[in-house]
Amino acid sequence: MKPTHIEHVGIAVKDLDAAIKYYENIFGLECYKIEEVPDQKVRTAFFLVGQTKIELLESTSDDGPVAKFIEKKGEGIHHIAFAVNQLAPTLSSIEQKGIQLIDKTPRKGAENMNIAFLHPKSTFGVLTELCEKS
Ligand code: CMX
Repeated sequence: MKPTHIEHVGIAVKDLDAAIKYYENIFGLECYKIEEVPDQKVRTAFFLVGQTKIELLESTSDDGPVAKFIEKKGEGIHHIAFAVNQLAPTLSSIEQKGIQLIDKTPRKGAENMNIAFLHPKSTFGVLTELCEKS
């Protein structure tokens, strides 16, 4: 199941408001939404660049995945997200090929998308998300 496009690039930041200003002031992009995803312990901000989004991620908790990432690696690119048409069968097929899944079944993410993550240890160090429009 080929991805249709890069849905978004997730960027971990310490200060969401400062990072939003950077994308607005330097690139003239418009932050069209700020959304908290309690399940992921993040506050997110979205910008559209062509068909692809930039998703800024600020942790809402010291023990969240983004806080842990920043503590270990610092701010920066956190994950890449591919859009797929049929997420559940895509996940099964990927798992059968020996790739470690973080989410064996789709769950709800930001923007009401169905999402699932693949483990970076299986994907050459890149935390990879698959997203499907619900
Ligand atoms: N990219 C690459 N490697 C990463 C990573 C990332 N984003 N996050 C963690 N890792 C690496 C760590 O560096 C560590 O590597 P080493 O063992 O070599 O030190 C390893 O993965 C384990 O990391 P950890 O800090 O011990 O954290 P956990 O094992 O508890 O969790 C992970 C790691 C990837 C399973 C977890 O962060 C996760 O489930 N992520 C998916 C959910 C998520 O990130 N949500 C936030 C975004 C939500 C959104 O887009 O809405």
